[in-house]
Amino acid sequence: MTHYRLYYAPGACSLASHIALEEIRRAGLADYATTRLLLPAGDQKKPEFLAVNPRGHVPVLSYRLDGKEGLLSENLAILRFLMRQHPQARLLPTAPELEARGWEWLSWLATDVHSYAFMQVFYPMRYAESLVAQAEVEASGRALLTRYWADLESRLPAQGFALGPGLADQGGEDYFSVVDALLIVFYRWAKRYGFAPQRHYPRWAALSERTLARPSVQAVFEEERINLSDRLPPRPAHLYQIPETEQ
Ligand SMILES: N[C@@H](CCC(=O)N[C@@H](CS)C(=O)NCC(=O)O)C(=O)O
Repeated sequence: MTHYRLYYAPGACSLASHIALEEIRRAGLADYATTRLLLPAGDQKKPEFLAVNPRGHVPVLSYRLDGKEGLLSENLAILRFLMRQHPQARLLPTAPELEARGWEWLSWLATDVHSYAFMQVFYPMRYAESLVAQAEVEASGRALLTRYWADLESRLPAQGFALGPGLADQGGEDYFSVVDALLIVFYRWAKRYGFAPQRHYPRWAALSERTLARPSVQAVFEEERINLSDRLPPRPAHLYQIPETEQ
């Protein structure tokens, strides 16, 4: 049986790949182990991890294929690889239009939402030196995210998972996909960073509850030791101070 290793950080974007692997394991298709990195401790920049991924990012998947060891970085590449290796895990519908809809979600979340907007909120110090400029960078990221959340909410179905209930090619059953696995990452981040999605975005909130009820997701949250209510540690004074009531 195929055996993987996932390098992840608790609650990071690697959570989506972790959930995909857990779905695969639960379907009896492959097994995996994990290596945990703590981003606040700088584990991603330590030589032992840079030897695995010189870009200093999680996730990384190590795998064995045709007798050879391989390493793959980039969340979407990992998800795609797992989909191809384990079609029986049904990580994304295969009907062309729905599959494309899935990729529309995945690429928007990984690029606009994560790399463009959230990075300004996570790391304003990577964009500007002065504290004032850093606060402006963060405000820019937060304004983008507020727009994006409204867009996201307007595209979600009222029921079922993100790609909708009653999919014609799946016998009408609800379809949990890697889109939902990635959406729960952003829902948790949105909560931690004070966007209060549980109050402002009812479809996203309901979807996240459904996702969290899934056994694979519960198992991965447990292993990563995270939940939807854990708070962000105190932030530097020049950055947005998240009101207790907004988390
Ligand atoms: N383009 C990469 C981005 C990965 C990424 O930004 N990972 C974050 C965690 S969500 C990370 O490892 N950050 C560490 C850092 O930037 O120092 C992907 O999609 O996999």
